[in-house]
Amino acid sequence: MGSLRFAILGTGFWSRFQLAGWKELDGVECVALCDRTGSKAEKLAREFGVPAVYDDAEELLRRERLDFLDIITDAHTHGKFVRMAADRRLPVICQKPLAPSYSEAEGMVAACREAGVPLLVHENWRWQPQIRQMKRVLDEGRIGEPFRARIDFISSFPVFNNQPFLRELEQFILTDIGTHLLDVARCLFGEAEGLTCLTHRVHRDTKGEDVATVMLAMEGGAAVVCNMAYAGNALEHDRFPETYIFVEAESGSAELGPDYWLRVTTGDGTFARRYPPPRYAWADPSYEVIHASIVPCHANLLAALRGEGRAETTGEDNLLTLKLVFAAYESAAGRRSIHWSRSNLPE
Ligand code: 89Y
Repeated sequence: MGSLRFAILGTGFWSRFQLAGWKELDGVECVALCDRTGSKAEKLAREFGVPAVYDDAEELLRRERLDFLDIITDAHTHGKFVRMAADRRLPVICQKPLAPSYSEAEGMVAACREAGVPLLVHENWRWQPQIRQMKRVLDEGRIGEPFRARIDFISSFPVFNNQPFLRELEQFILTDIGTHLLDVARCLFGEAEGLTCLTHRVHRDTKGEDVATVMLAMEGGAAVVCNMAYAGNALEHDRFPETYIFVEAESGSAELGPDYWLRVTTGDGTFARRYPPPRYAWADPSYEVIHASIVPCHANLLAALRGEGRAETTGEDNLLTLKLVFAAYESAAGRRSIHWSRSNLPE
């Protein structure tokens, strides 16, 4: 199989990092960029040597010979573009959050399933090296069966400077960061059978919630609490965009703390080691660990598209993460816990 040819729709803040991430891999080639503001696409194309530029996705899809499409636009346009790809039997990768509602995401997954094309989700958080190492510790049973965990992303980073549209979202932190943390919770601890959520808003100039607390009841009986905040308050260990994790298990504990330190404690004592991300010249130092995680995320999705492996974050799989995100909003709005079984997931 030769190099896979793809096009990117959307050339906003994240696209330059995703494009740079693709360039780290062999066997894949970006042949076109598209943005409704054509000049933005042209600028990025010049910088990265991409041969074709469009301001109309239909025209791009008519003219270019592609093996897949990478959608990096705002969430409310994902459905339209995913369906365009499905209509042309074109495999597609879509940014998180997959859609602004669960039913829209479900429709997109169904459209691709019916067309027989893969729909993969660019969900990179679980590919951070220190989180992968935490997963290894848990999967190897080094601390026994977890019964409680905390996953924290609590930051005062001025996130609206680079992504001003986040201020306008009626549903903010659970869709922006909750998608990541709840996906990490599933990746580390399996599926949930219920949850309770409380939300809060500290910023007066954002539409959506900037603080959320989600307690997941996992199928195995463990409790996993995901704390997320962009409240803008002063914090001692504020190291955007690091995620801190603490796991209590039957024969030990594990803690992912500041500066990528993972500490594993058993009856033999504490074993500590740092798992920093690889450095890439193209990464924005303020976002280093997330930008670095784009590369293994892409490698996993590319292997699946080339028929050489299994993608972790398929559309089908991501529906299970989105169930949690939207059940969390429902729980917070109704001030109640929500429980389900596999055959009776919440709507
Ligand atoms: O949009 C978000 C993401 O996916 O990673 C961090 C971010 O840029 C701001 O919360």
